[in-house]
Amino acid sequence: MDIVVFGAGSIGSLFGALLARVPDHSVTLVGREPHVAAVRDAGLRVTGVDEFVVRPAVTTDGTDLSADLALVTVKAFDTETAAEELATGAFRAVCSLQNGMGNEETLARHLECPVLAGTTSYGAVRESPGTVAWNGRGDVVVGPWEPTDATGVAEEVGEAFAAADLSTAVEDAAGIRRRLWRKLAANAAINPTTALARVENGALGDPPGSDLVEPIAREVAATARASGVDLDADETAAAVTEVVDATAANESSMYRDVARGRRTEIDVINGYVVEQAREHGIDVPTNRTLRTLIRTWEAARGLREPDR
Ligand code: KPL
Repeated sequence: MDIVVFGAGSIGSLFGALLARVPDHSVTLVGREPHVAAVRDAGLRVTGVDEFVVRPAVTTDGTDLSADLALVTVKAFDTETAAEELATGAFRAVCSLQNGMGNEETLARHLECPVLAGTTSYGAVRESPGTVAWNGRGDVVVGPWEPTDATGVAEEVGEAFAAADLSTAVEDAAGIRRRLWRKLAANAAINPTTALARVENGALGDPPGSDLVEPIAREVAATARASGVDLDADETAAAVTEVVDATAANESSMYRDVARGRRTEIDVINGYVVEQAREHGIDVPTNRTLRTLIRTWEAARGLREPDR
């Protein structure tokens, strides 16, 4: 399969490298300097779970590309720009493999091809230009974003991932939405808490960190149900705890963003929960508080406009 991986951060670089190992796949990685130059010069090095170097095609220019699949792995606040660039090319399908919610709608607004949603628990950190540390095996789930859209394409993408030895499942539209909301609950509990407290994900496994899991899961599950996605609060809390345990030693992406003084994905995580809940008249005080704290930090660092 011809695959454009749009976004060469941690997950994009890991998936790009794993997919590029398959002789039948041709991978183009779209990223930024100095990572792109390092990959062009010496290849993309993976360390950790497995150690290898691959040489995918690599570019900083995301326009006029064509492939079977565009796998979108940029930060959520860059999705609009990515979608505009992808719209200048030609793809059979586009798949979001990003944190938070709302990315698929953004892609669908700009692109005519079927949109797939994906979620993954593979762990990676881009350590230095040209190198990504593969921290943990996990799984990846894909499915069509709309019920009418492209179940066949989702199956093909699932097969392409499985060929790269990625532990893959394919869901229908209802199934992938449930998965995305469960992952949203994990991100809503883990990401801002670890970023504010400067702790690894495992800190939410025991009190006092674990005290946040139940209220976050309850608020996210209530909001999901109001949005037409059948999610039970206890099952959601168990799913969050599973992610905490599986990634206990990891720094969350938001912790890394805050530690490096970068803008976070708070708006598409807790911010999304708050906005959806508001539309349905649900109170989500824990999500609102975490959102406000992270936004306060972003505004004070000049990373966002203060709210008017
Ligand atoms: O997706 C993640 C992130 O850090 O953004 C989790 C699941 C919390 C793993 O660290």
